[in-house]
Amino acid sequence: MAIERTFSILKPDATARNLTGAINALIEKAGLRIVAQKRIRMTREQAETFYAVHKARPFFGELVDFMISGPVVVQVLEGEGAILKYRDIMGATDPSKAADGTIRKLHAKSVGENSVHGSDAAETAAIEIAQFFSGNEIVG
Ligand code: RTP
Ligand code: MG
Repeated sequence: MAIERTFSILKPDATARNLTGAINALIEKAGLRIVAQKRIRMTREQAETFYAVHKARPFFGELVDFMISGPVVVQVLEGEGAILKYRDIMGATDPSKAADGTIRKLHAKSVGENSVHGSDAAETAAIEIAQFFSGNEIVG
């Protein structure tokens, strides 16, 4: 399988509970390498752009408000099959449906406040990474 990069966000519910290290340990244990990382406060404009695909959904406003409610940690993860591998260890969007041992099963509070984001395909990964990182901030 090819070496891929995926984009990850540790969401405000995770940073509020000081879970950056606990989640990073799960990421690294799965064989993914954190090749870029920064803690930021997203602007409303950044969050709206990032989640533009969900603009028509009833939860869009709530989602944007949540994503700017506190600090987030944005990351680039690298490894074999990184995109699917990270989706696997994140678990289902709704933590009550997430498999045992996944990040969301262990840490998420609800379907909205679900601790992590991970890209869903190679095309979206490239777009999401480029929204938050310049090439020289990613060190593989
Ligand atoms: P993500 O994009 O954050 O990795 O999560 P996902 O693919 O598992 O979920 P997606 O369907 O893309 O939804 C994006 C985020 O929107 C929030 N959401 N809230 N209240 C709701 O019913 C609802 N549904 C989705 C979640 O924060 C979800 O991660
Ligand atoms: Mg998604």
